[in-house]
Amino acid sequence: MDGPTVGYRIADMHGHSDLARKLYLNPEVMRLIELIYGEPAVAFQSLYFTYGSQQALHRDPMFVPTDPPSHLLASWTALEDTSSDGGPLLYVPGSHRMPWHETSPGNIRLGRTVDKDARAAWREYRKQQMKEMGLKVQEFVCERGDVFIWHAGLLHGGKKLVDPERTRRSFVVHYCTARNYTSRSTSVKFIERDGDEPQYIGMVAETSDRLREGGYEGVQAPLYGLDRDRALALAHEQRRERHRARGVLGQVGAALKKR
Ligand SMILES: O=C(O)CCC(=O)C(=O)O
Repeated sequence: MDGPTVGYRIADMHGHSDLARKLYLNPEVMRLIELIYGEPAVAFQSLYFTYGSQQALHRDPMFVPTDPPSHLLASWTALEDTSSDGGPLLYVPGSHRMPWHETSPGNIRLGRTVDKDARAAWREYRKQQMKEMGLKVQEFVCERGDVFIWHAGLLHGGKKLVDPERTRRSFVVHYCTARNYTSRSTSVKFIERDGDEPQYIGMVAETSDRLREGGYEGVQAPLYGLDRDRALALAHEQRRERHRARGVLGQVGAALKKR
């Protein structure tokens, strides 16, 4: 990769590194998470950042699904000292009290499929709410080893980097109440070249396997144990399966039309 890319992170490193697994199930942090919930918790996703994310202010359930959304907690651990010009974590105290914003009826997600009008509506809502509630953005400037724990509703993001080469290593873990989280899936997209035309082929991996450490539990990385060749073979298998399913649905549709 040539230099840092906005939003660049490595997902689920806990499935591929012992150190990351230890951070994922850090007993001191897990103890606090369970104290906050007042019941057993499960870690289900980790994100490693080499550079500040520079991500716009958001609430995690807009991108990370849990059911219910309010049962999501996150921890953010500094892996090096941070500074105001090194793209620190930003947060908005009190923003967890903002009502949820629906991007469509009953839906608070702002994933890739949401159009630009819905994104603009969210930005406008965020601005209005912050104004009405008198909320101010703050920087979390801290030392290596410091941990920030946030509630599902807390607005947070990453400040713009002044020096794009400057690292700001950090490790984020998402948690849910154990009784409300059973399995996790993730999708991967491969690019295959067919002449000059890139062909995209997607693969979804799901797991309910658990990792255990010091009496605490976390969901295994969905891609654990899959090397590139196996994952690509699965992507092709899933594509064939989608084609078969479309064919069957097409036949059923045609038969229904004839009736
Ligand atoms: O570390 C950052 O800059 C922001 C991280 C973040 O927004 C997240 O993990 O949801």
